[in-house]
Amino acid sequence: MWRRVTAPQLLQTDTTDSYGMKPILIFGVEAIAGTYFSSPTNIFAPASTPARSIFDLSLLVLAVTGAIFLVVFTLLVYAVSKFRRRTDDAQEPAQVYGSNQIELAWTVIPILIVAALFMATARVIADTEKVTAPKNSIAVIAIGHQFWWEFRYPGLGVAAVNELHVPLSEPAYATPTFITLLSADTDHSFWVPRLAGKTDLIPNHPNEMWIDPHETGVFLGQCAQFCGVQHAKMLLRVYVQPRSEFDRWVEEQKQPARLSTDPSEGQRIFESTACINCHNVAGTPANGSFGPDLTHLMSRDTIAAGAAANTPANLRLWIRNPNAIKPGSLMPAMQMSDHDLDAICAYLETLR
Ligand code: HEC
Ligand SMILES: [Cu+2]
Repeated sequence: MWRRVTAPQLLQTDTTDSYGMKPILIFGVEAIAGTYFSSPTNIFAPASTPARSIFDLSLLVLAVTGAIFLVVFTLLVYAVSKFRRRTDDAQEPAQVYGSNQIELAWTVIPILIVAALFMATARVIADTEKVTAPKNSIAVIAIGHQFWWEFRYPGLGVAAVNELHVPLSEPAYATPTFITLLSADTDHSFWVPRLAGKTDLIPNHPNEMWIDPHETGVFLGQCAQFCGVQHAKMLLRVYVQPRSEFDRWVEEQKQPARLSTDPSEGQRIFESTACINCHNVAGTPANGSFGPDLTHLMSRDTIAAGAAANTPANLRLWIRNPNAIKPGSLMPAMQMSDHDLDAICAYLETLR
């Protein structure tokens, strides 16, 4: 239905066609963007279909508004220089009162332009939203917490924290990831600019989105909705892996924590402290769910939703005083002695 209304050639935004026939301008912009702004959150370097659709649409909007700017600015400069005040100006210039043609033109043309941009936008929204999950897609439930992310894979029986792992989706054999967005507390927003637009995580209102990354690598993002003091450090990391690597990761996450039969001192301290009311370590008495699951803590590159690299020093600092890394974090400083802290850290470092 949308297809019929967008007649002008200019509005060729169909995201599937645009791979084949792309105006020179777009190639140029993409090349420049790719070379000069290779930031991991670059909105001009889409690596997944929804992000690509938004990118193509934004180029169309930029082209149309850029053309309007050029026309208006040129006319303005012309009028300002041609009709500037001259010292030898004795009489008034000719006075023109009202012109139906001009009034009509500058009412109707902008309406047409806005209508066309509206149609193009509506088409991208419809094309992105109407997609239903194919059989070989990966289902993920993303739950926003103040200020970290929980990812559950109901079909695979695993879960992840802050670092979402998804398989590469090859054009020949698409394996997109469909994400259901939920929230445990307040509004959050899932935004990984190179993969898709923003979608909010709203309590009691499940939202859906999908990505089909065409490139492997780590894609960065961030909670894009102000959800509390540490919203700015609620970062997102999406690991796009070749299928075999992704499957290996799933197998590793399925394993329970590798624990020795004789619990270490650190494990005993951990299990006799309030830590276990908030954290889960599969196969141990620790089964809290207020904070991130720590069963495979060491398999993550970062801690505290990307706020710090997962190094022994940062881990120790985090447990001694979470506010030193993330002021306003909802994990309390537990006031532990240096001895207990070292023991707990040694234990946590065995959770692979
Ligand atoms: C009141 C609940 C609570 C208690 C008690 C608590 N934590 Fe946490 N913990 C959290 C929350 C919430 C986070 C996530 C903070 C964030 O990223 O904003 C967290 C994060 C962590 C992380 C980082 C995990 C990751 O992958 O990002 C570690 C490690 C951790 N806690 C260890 C501990 C240890 C050890 C103790 C006991 C000494 C403890 N926690 C006690 C709530 C708690
Ligand atoms: Cu948030």
